[in-house]
Amino acid sequence: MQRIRVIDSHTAGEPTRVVVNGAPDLGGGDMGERRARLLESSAFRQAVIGEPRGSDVLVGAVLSDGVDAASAASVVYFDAAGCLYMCGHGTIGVAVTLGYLGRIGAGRHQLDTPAGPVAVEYDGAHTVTIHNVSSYRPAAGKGVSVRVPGYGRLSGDVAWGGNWFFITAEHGQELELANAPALTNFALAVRGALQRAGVRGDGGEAVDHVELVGPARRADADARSFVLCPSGAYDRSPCGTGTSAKMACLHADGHLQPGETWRQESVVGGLFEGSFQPDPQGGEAILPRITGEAYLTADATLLLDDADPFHDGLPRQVTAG
Ligand code: PYC
Repeated sequence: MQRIRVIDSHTAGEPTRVVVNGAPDLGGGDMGERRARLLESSAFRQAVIGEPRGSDVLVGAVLSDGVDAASAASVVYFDAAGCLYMCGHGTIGVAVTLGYLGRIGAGRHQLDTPAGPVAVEYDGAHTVTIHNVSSYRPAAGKGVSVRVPGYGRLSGDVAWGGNWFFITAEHGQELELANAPALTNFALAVRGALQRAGVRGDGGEAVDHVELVGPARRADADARSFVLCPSGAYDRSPCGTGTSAKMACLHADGHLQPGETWRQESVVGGLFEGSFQPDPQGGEAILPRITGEAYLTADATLLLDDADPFHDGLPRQVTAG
């Protein structure tokens, strides 16, 4: 019997599963090498995140020692489709989990991620502010037009917030929870069209997140979003990397200034509060800050029984487009 200890939390409704013991050794290399090691461990990822122990909605996190001596830990995020570069809601969940484990206290800490180091300000309870990686819209990312079979032509922006996003307000969809299946199908179709059209992020990276934005429902929010994740599930949270990418676009278009607050609401009604400073490296890139809350939901041991015909969980069942 293989045992894997996990701590589950949710950040504005979006779950994070932090693997505390029983993960593959990711080695002592840089974060790209550690991510590559976790990508090779597909049976482990599927067993921890896939059904019947998990679902496409879950984001996992494997901790290891910091690459930088100043870091509290390094973290590689994964979902049913593979490994993410960064995860905003997941980082909020990791900080609260590290607090629960007594590995960090209230204050500012650094975490290494494959997208780069991020700082977290943790209040010692539930609230975390992430200082995310530099986020930007490449020159070729503005007003990318794509024809989506069954829906017609639309345009949006390709931007980086720690993952690659296609962000569009031209969707004609109601961003309501009751509409989640239709929104998912639409976003999958958009992602498929982007892939077929060869739309990619810098370095040829796949644009694997689709962010639909629209008017806020909450009085304290500036906008509402629906974000399709690589797994094919939608983010229950407002998506930390997606909020960062959106702020980068707003700034590039002159609609959001350094220090101004941007509150992004999710399709389930949770809220992240964002702001940014210009990236001193130059251009229109920004250094985002995202604040949200996470709550623990389980401290559990996953059991992988050698006799179980579905020892490694079920293969992924998604996704058309
Ligand atoms: O919060 O950045 C985020 C995120 C990415 C995928 C799911 N959540």
